[in-house]
Amino acid sequence: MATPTPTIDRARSAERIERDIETLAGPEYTRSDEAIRRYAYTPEYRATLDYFVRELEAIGFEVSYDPVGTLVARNRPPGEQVFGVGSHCDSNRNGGKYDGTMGVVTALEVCRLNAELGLDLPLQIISFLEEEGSGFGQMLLGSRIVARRVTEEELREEFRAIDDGRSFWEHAEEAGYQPARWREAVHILDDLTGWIELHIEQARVLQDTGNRLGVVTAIAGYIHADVFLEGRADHAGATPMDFRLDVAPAAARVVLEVERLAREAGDGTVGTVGEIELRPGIINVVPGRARLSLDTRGVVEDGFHAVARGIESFVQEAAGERGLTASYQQRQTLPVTHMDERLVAALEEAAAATGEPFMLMPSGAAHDTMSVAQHVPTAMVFVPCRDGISHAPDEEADPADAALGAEVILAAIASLREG
Ligand code: HGY
Ligand code: MN
Ligand code: MN
Repeated sequence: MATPTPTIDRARSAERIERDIETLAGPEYTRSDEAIRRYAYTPEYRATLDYFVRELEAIGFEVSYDPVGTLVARNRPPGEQVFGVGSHCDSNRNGGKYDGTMGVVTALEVCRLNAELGLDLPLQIISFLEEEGSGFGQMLLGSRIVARRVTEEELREEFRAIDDGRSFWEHAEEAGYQPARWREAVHILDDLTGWIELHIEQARVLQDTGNRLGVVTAIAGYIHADVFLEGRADHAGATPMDFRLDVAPAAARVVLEVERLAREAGDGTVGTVGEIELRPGIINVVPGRARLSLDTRGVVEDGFHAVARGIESFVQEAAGERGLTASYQQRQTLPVTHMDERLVAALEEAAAATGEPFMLMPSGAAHDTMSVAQHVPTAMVFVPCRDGISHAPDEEADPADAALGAEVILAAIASLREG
């Protein structure tokens, strides 16, 4: 039986979503005036959370935090079953207005509509800490803490702030949280009967196919790692070419090999070197040290694992040929994550009932839903973003699509509740 889609005033929801998005693009919510830049334990991130706290308390939600600062708010007492909605409101350092924030704002709109329409669905909204890794270089950090996919050693020692090198632990304590209780974070998922995250697509498939919504079937797995090359810093003018231990040419070969291996792996496997550091990084000094980041992903495990394995061995060859030394250190990895079939079907049915064009699709980008999926049936809804631009200040998305997403999510939750 088709679920009676709660008919919402989409124009009004789009207006509210746009108001929230534009407000959160204001100067008090970003550390940069060239991009949206907000991350854990900064005043701009705190101001963003406070915005959501005000909006949620205004509709009677009880707000709390997990031990390190992931925001949780619910319309039922602890212990009662609820359905989870949300995303993240931190941003990439070169972020746009919509990545993550559009998902939390739309989840807020679902909560508002639920109250206004008197549906009385039991809901919990979550805004995960540090999804982008802009504070400590660790993507999905908040939701990986919830899923216990980190170690205490990493939190105490290894995960260090990009800005000042101090540990995650120190920053969390200084912000008034209790990182020593990090293992309890998983309990924010205890009462969840399911979880749906709305996110911008961050590619251009929906736009190019004329679809307004995507229902995600699987999220690409990924490996993040660093390659270190050691040679010798020398005078760039006085040192003959045959006497150099210059790391830059070897680094260049690693970048080209990442591209080659990703293309060779096929099946949509991707590989990116997004960070290259040369030390000392001075025009007239032959660089003696290099660090390159590796981001490789895919919906076929063997594909991106082959890229990582290939690079781990290639760096030894590229360094050895030139008398350099090399090391490869994995930062983190998450497997390909398949969405829950029952939730996907409920979203499909609700989307079809709107008569608007939608499609099933994989996600190449990583999302907090990957961490939640270990514990709770999960699904995702995508909305288009203009020309697929994301992790860039000119990211654009349409609040009207998010309003449609809110209607579909609300209907899906209502139908899932009926069983
Ligand atoms: O990089 C990602 O997949 C996510 O946008 N942080
Ligand atoms: Mn995101
Ligand atoms: Mn992102």
